[in-house]
Amino acid sequence: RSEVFRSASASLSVEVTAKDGMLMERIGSLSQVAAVLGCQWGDEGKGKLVDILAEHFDVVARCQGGANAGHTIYNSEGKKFALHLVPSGILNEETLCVIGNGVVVHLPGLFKEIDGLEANGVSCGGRIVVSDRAHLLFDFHQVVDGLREVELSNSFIGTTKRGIGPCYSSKVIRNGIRVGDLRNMDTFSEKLDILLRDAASRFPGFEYNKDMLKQEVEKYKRFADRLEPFITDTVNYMNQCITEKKKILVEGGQATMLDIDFGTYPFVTSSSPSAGGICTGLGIAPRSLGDLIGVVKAYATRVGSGPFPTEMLGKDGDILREAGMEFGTTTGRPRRCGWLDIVALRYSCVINGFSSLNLTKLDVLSDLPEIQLGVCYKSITGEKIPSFPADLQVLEQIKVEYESLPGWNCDICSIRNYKDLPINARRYVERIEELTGVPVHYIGVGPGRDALIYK
Ligand code: 2SA
Ligand code: GDP
Ligand code: MG
Repeated sequence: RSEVFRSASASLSVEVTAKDGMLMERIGSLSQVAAVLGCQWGDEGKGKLVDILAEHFDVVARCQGGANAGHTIYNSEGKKFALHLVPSGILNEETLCVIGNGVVVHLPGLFKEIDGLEANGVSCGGRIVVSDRAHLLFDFHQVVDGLREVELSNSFIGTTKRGIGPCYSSKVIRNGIRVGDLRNMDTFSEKLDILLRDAASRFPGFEYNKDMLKQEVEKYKRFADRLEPFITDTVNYMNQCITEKKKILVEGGQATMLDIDFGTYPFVTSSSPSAGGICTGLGIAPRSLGDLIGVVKAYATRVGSGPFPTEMLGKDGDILREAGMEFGTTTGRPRRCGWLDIVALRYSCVINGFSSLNLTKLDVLSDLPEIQLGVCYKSITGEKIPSFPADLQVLEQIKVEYESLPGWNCDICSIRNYKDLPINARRYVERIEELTGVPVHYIGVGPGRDALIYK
C-alpha cells in the first residue's frame, strides 16, 4: 500500500502545474449562474466544493433551508469551520454572500455564527445580505418542532429540531413574519402575538403569556437594529448581478432525496433543495441557470428516519461511519450508512438535469476489498421498478440488486491527478458515469480544500 502511495506522491509534484491549470480553466468556464446541489440525503460535501469554487464567483447565494444545514469546510491553513446559515463562500474574502427569500432565518443563530466567524478572523461586515422576503424563524418554532416530533411518537421524522418545518408552515399558512417586517415593530408585535397564540392553542405543553411576547419583541428590536445594514431586496440585487454579468454560485442545503416534493415524503425537509428551489428561493429566472453540479458521496448516508434502500445495518455500516466520520455537522447525530444507490442517484440526475457530478469521499472506501453499487430495484413480486417510487410501503419492501466492484485497497488521499488513481478506483468512478450518463468532473479524496481531483 505504501509503495502505491509513494509513487502517486512522486508523480504529483511534476504534474501539479498542469493539473492546476486544467482545474482553473474548467472552473473559470463554469456558467454565469451555476449551482451546487446535493444528490442524496444531504452531507455529500457541498460546502467543500462551494468553498473551492467561491473564488471564481462574485456571489454565493443560499436559496432554501435554514440552520438545519451544516456545511463543514477547511480554510487553506486547515482550520475547520461549521457553517449553518452563512453561505460557504464566506471564507473567500472577495465573495458576497446572499441569504435568499427562500431561506428561513433564525436571527440569534445567524448572529452567533457571524460572531464566531469574526472571532476566527473571517470578516463578515458588508459581505452578507439577507432578503427582506426571507421568513424569520423564532425560538418558538424550534420548541414546536420538538413538540411535533414527540407527538409523532414512533413515526417521528428525526428533524434537526431547528424549527424548519414549523417556520415553513407559518409561511405557507400565510401568518409568517418576514425579515422586512422588522422595519415596523408595532405590526411586528401584533403578528408575533398571533403566531404565539396559535402555537399555544395547538400544543398543550406550549407556554405563552404577554410578558414572553414583550421580552421577545424587545430582543427583536435589538436584532432589527443590527440586521438593518444586511436587509436587501435580494430579488432586485440578484437580477442586477445577472444584468451586470456578475458570476453567481448557488449553494444548496440538504438534498434532492429530502426535497418536500421529490424526497421520501414525509421523511423530508420542508423546502425544495433541488433545482426548482433555486428560482423560487432567489427570484431568478430558470433560463438564467447554467451549470448544475450534483454532489454525490461515493456511498450513501442519511440522518433521521425514513426509507434508505441500500442501508447497511450493523457492523458494516459502523465501519463506514467510522471511516467517513459520519456524524451530523449541526446536531452531531450518527449518520446511517449504506452503499451508493444508483436508482436514487439517477432519479436525482433526472430531476435536476445535472451537467456534472462531484463524487466525494472516494478516499473513505479505500480499505474495502469489495464495493457494492445498488443498481436496480425489484418489487416483492420480482418486477423491476423503473424509477424511485413515491410509495413508502413499496420502498419498505423493495429488493435492491447490487453490482459488485473490486476495491483498490490503498490510500488515495494524496493523489491529485485522475490517472494516478488506482485502476479499480477509476473503474468505480467510470461505472457511476456509465450508469447515470452524467460526467464526474470533480472527485473528493479528503476533507481539505486541496483534496480534489479534476477529471
Ligand atoms: P428538518 O430539520 O425539518 O429539516 O429535518 C427533516 C429531515 O431532513 C433531514 N436534514 C438533514 N439531513 C442531513 N444533513 C442535514 N444537515 C445537518 C448536517 C444535519 C445534522 O449537515 O449534518 O447535523 O444532524 C440535514 N438537515 C435536515 C433531517 O435529518 C430529517 O430527516
Ligand atoms: P454538506 O452538508 O453537503 O456541505 O456536507 P457536510 O459538511 O455536512 O458533510 C460532509 C463531511 O465530509 C464534512 O465533514 C467534510 O469535511 C467531509 N468531506 C467532504 N469531502 C470529503 C472527501 O472527499 N473526503 C473526506 N474524507 N471527507 C470529505
Ligand atoms: Mg451537511
